[in-house]
Amino acid sequence: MKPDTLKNFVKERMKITRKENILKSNLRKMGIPIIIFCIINSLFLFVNASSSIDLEILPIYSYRVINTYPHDSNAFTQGLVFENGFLYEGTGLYRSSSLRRVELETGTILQISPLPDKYFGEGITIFENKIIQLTWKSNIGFVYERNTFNKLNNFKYSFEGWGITHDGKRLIISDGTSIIHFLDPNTFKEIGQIKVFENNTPVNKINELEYVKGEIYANIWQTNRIARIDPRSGRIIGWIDLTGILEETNDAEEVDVLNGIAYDAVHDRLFVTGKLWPYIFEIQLIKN
Ligand SMILES: [Ca+2]
Repeated sequence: MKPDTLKNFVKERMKITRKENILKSNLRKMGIPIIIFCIINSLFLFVNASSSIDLEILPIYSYRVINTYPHDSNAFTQGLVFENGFLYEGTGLYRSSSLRRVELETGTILQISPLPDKYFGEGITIFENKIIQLTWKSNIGFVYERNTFNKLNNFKYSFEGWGITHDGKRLIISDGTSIIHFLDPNTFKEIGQIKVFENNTPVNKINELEYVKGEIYANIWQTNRIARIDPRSGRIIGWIDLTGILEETNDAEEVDVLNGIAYDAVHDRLFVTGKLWPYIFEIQLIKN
């Protein structure tokens, strides 16, 4: 190598080394801030991802009243079913509990079977021409022949009885917590259960139930809301807000809470009422 060439080579090499040193120095200075930036950025992404799960916004349905029918304002409604052209109703309170067949249009009680005074009647459902009625704290359910109301038998369960419906294969029962029990309709043995939750938070006070087109509709005790529940997971997939439905009638009577959902699968009609309410409403859901 010629001296000039060697000189240039050394010069260039020194330039490169100087640039490398400046770069290394800058990286050392920026190292800590970069690490902090990366951590904050990761945390932000994590929190953001978590929030999108926690804060899943569920659809809230409002309603349109299609028809208003009279309802016995002495009926402390605990169970409501529509089948074969009639409403069937289970009422509660000690010394006032009953099972009823009611004419929808007039509210006329066509048949009534009182429960013994010691039982507080709860939800009802009709499975293969048999009416099943729960009791609140007595751990006993009654089975009646649908047309005659003759008692066929009874069965025991280990939790409080609140609401009941069925999906054609299983009885579906709420107990006032967030748990829904599935029972074999013939043996009354428990064959499964789900926990009802909204965005990973359990939802308690699941009350009157109705199986509607593959979903469980559930009154939440002491609220104006009905939860639409996925029967496979227990996840709430939407809410129905019925706030104001009774007030629309301008009826100032003292009443108890919203409770009672019945579905007419033949004509796709949905009915709701409440404890001691003077009306039953046929409603159509409106997605907001
Ligand atoms: Ca019902």
